[in-house]
Amino acid sequence: MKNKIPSSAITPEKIYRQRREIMKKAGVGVGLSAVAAPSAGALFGLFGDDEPAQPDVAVYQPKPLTISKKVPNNLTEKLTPESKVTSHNNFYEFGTNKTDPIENSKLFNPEPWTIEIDGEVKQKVTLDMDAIFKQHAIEERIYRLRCVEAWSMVIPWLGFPLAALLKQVKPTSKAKYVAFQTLYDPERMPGQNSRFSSIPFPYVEGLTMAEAMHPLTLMSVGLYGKTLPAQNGAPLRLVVPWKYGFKSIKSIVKITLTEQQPPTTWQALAPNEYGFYANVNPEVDHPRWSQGSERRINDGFRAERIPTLMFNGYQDEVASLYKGLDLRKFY
Ligand SMILES: Nc1nc2c(c(=O)[nH]1)N[C@H]1C(S)=C(S)[C@@H](COP(=O)(O)O)O[C@H]1N2
Ligand SMILES: [Mo]
Repeated sequence: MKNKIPSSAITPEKIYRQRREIMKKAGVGVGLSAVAAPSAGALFGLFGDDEPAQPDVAVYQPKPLTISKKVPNNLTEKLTPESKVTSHNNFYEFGTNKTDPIENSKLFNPEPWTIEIDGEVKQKVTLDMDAIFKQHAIEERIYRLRCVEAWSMVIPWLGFPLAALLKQVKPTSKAKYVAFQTLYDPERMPGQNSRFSSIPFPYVEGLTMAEAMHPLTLMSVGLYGKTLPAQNGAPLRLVVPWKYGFKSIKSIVKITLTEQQPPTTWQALAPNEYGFYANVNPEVDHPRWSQGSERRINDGFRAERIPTLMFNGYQDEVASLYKGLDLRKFY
């Protein structure tokens, strides 16, 4: 961007309106793309030098969080540096290239925020982040994150078990699944602008009740000691470490307990490539690439190629959830 305007010289709202005008004028249609295919993300780059500058510094800054407990783990791998965790992202609401989310979320302010929990519950609730922080002690949990695209990271998440949140609403006996929904607000999430979007929005995900109640399943509110950066799913996202990353839905506004299996974004888009379960499994390849190994993103210039572990290395904890299930059929 050669005509970069210093953030001090222009208000974020003004930049944002200019950006939207340009996007409208550009009027380029986009076809369907899958997670790993080169895709519509390039469109954000199409504007080149005409693209109004995003502010140098994001309007929302992650804040330090008080950690009440560091949950022990047996990970021997090194943490992925914070700079990589926050700059190599999948968050299609802000574009499809890995560096789009950090660039295109600089105007996104996740405050204030509310999340609604309803469906098969005895006590439906709407919570703001203050209520969430009051009700839940924040734990640090270091987990591997394995993307279906065969890259991975090791991330120190902050959060609390999803089970604690679900117990609060008292699930009925009919609650068999948990459905999650990301914010839908194309004004604030430019990748949702219909002309540029490559997947349907809002992004939706789901878990079985047993998966949702599993102690490893985390509602994350932060990473690396602070609240979540916008590009990582501020202010509240799911982290399910034994499943492919696309299950870990970001910026959640709604959780609904259901009797029937809920639709999920990638499964709806390409059911032969992405399943509802999406458990990390080196023995079940993606139709277009092997899942036997992965590129571990680390502090070096080149990611290291390492073997992928069954259930992403969480086999001892979670294998019992899938006893008797044909993991080739239920991928
Ligand atoms: N709402 C929403 N959630 C999402 C995605 C997305 O595009 N939109 N991408 C998923 C994918 S494919 C991955 S790998 C992880 C990436 O999380 P990270 O960027 O924090 O590493 O977020 C998941 N959650
Ligand atoms: Mo992913």
